[in-house]
Amino acid sequence: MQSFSAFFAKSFLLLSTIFGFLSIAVTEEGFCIAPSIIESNSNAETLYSKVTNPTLSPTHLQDLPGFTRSVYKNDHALITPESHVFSPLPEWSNTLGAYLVSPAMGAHFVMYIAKMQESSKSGLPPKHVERFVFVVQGLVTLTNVSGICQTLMVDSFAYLPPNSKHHFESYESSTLVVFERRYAYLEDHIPEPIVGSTNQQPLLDTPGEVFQLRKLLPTSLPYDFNIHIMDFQPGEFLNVKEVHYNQHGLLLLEGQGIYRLGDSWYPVEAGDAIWMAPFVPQWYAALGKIPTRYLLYKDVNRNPL
Ligand code: UGY
Ligand code: MN
Repeated sequence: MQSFSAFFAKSFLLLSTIFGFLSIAVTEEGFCIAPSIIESNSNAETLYSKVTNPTLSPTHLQDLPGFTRSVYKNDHALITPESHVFSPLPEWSNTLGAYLVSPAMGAHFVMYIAKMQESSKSGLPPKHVERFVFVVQGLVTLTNVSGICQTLMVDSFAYLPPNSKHHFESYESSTLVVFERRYAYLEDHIPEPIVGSTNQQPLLDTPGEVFQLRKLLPTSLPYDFNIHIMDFQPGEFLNVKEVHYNQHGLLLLEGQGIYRLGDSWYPVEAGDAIWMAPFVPQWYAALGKIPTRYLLYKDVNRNPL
């Protein structure tokens, strides 16, 4: 007689084969029944692993108590992993959060890392606040107001317009980077919820620049910000020494290089977060042996007046 575990393994294999042929990602009942196309990333195990397993202290600095590369100035901040402070996220269950950017700095948005533990669930943002979530590690499910459920793995993202009921759940440990901002309403324009995956976003033209650019949200007027994914080969750098009215929140997902912010030049690596106030001079050069990838919040489509 076969053991229970053998029976379970065979049933699981059979179910996986059946569901492998289904291309749908969601069900009306609210159960995720099949891997969605946004899950189709084979190196999800190692992708962005430096973000959740950072080098807290380079070997030659390990004996220096109190050393951090973090910097906080009035027009920019660099927040490196050894300074992250996590505390329970209000409204969320079994989740620890570290706010890296907030209005207390002068930003009009928040950016935080949410570490969801086993059996955790998100809360809702405040009224009129929109939310963008990018999965850095693990696997989460997103359920919307109609009970439709989608699975998001590393490199997948979701945008939830203001006041849209939803929740994220995680059955294992997962790490998200979350952006929220009070939505800037525009007459006759209504943003829609969006779910996608970075590798399914087209590469866009970047006249005069060498880096590769993907935008995760539509560029149309209903959206008052966008999230850029920027890729640099080692040795590539921003051609424009940028100074602009937009604000940025940045998370370095892979690679290392030098970030210039105002008059300061910072060595940076995967796991580092940056806040850039409007008009702070900014420039980046990728160094080392592996390409750089960073994720960047940028407010767009609204009159700054
Ligand atoms: O679009 C941007 O403003 C972007 N190139 N800025 C940056 O990478 N610091
Ligand atoms: Mn910029």
